[in-house]
Amino acid sequence: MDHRTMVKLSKRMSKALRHEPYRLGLTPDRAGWVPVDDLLAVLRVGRPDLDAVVAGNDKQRFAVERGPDGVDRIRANQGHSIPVELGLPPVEPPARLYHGTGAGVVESIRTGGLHRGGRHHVHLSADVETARRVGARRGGPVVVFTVDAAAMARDGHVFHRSANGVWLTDAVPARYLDPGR
Ligand code: HQG
Repeated sequence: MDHRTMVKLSKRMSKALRHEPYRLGLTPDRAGWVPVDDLLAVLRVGRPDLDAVVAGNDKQRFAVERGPDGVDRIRANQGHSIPVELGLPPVEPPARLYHGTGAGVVESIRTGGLHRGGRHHVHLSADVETARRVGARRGGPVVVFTVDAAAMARDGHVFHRSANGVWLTDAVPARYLDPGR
């Protein structure tokens, strides 16, 4: 499979597992797992292609494991809009985390803080470069906010880290954000 085909399949898998499993006839369990064979059937792809995407994915977006019933299952590591209990333990965050976004929403974020929007959590990056890449997804100028995660944790905000290293929290009130750059 060439790179473009892998990216396309990765996007279809993300959409199916994070946003519209029910529309496709998939029934994720509470933790977001679906049998690999079910996903293969609805996406009409073979297991080798799915395995290649899971293994070669730049962000390790998916996890595959053998379930307690002996059936292989898959889920997205983060990014869901469907209700899901990822079962991630609370983790002490690094002192600073970063959020990259489009310049057009900067004023709104400066006043309102970071909201989770359609997803389960606000997604934060461990380093500036990653945050910049996240912000650049939609094209246009990017602004990166620094989040005072240490102060948030001190004040009782809970953080989780997804299996692929994305930091998750419910919301970031504006007082924990720098002006962005
Ligand atoms: C913005 C990708 C106005 C926020 C990435 C973001 C990430 C506000 C957008 C993951 C706001 C939500 C998530 C406010 C937040 N006013 N806009 N008060 N608060 N926003 O896509 O963080 O590649 O749901 O800045 O790498 O961009 O798909 O979140 O622009 O890890 O695996 O609302 O998705 O991962 O957009 O990205 P998104 P995100 P994957």
